[in-house]
Amino acid sequence: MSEPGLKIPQGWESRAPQGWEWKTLWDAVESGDHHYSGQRVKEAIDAKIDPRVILDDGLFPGFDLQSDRFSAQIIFIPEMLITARAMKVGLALIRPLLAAMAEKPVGTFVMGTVLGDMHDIGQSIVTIMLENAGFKMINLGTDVHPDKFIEAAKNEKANLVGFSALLSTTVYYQKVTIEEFIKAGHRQKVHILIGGAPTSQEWADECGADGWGKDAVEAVRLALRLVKEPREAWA
Ligand code: B12
Repeated sequence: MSEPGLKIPQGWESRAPQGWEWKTLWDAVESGDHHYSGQRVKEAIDAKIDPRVILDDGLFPGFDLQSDRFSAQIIFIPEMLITARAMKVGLALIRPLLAAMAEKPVGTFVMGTVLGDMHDIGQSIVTIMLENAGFKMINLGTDVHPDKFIEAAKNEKANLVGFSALLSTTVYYQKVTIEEFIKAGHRQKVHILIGGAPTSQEWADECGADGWGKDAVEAVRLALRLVKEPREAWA
């Protein structure tokens, strides 16, 4: 396999102030320099660049490059982890900005990565976008046991819950978690969304989920539609 290359976002110059450069942030995320990635994201925020542009044009390219290398087994877990850390420092800085841009709360959404799975970049991005769309987000993190999803949904009187899974071995827990909601008598109280690279609409149907989002944009579209459809009230 040939060495993956950096995918430079087309037209990024038109979305940044004159004279701006992203290369140092691409490199910082690629090399896992989380101090510098945080500094560059702060500078971008100060320069009033739209947080979604910071995400897509600034943070993604370096992450994407390392992801391709990881998939091609050119780099391994330690390198991928430090890149993920540099990415997450940036995500943490833009998250409150996007949340503040939201107009009014439209519903409560409990999000997490299923049992056995440590991947959280994708679900963090979905969380940020849903927050921006006006949802109150409760993010349970990774490796979430079905009981924890149920407890959080109940405590928060959630309208929606979302299960992320990135491994072909853990997608199974999306189905298990839905079954646990059924056993607990809460399935009709929430809309359930699933996502993650190995998932599909077919798998969502098989699991009994209410929807599948291939990316964060689709997740927002689905959540905004489903939240308007009534469910049984929480006690
Ligand atoms: C980063 C990464 C890691 C990091 C995770 C760090 C972190 N904090 O997340 C580390 C290094 C820890 C890691 C570990 C492992 N990984 Co890994 N990892 C990746 C990698 C490179 C990127 C994943 C990612 O973040 N993608 C970017 C995000 C934005 O995309 P996404 O998650 O798909 O999310 C989008 C959509 O799917 C959707 N979405 C996501 N969640 C949800 C939820 C809902 C409700 C909705 C609606 C939508 C939605 O919206 C998101 C935004 O658009 C992928 C390969 C790749 N190129 O994708 C491998 C990959 C997922 N990993 C893989 C493997 C095998 C592993 C390990 C088993 C390796 C090992 N030998 O130990 C371990 C497993 C650890 C564990 N128990 O979880 C395989 C999985 C193969 C498979 N199909 O099972 C992959 C595909 C690499 C490969 N080609 O081999 N990994």
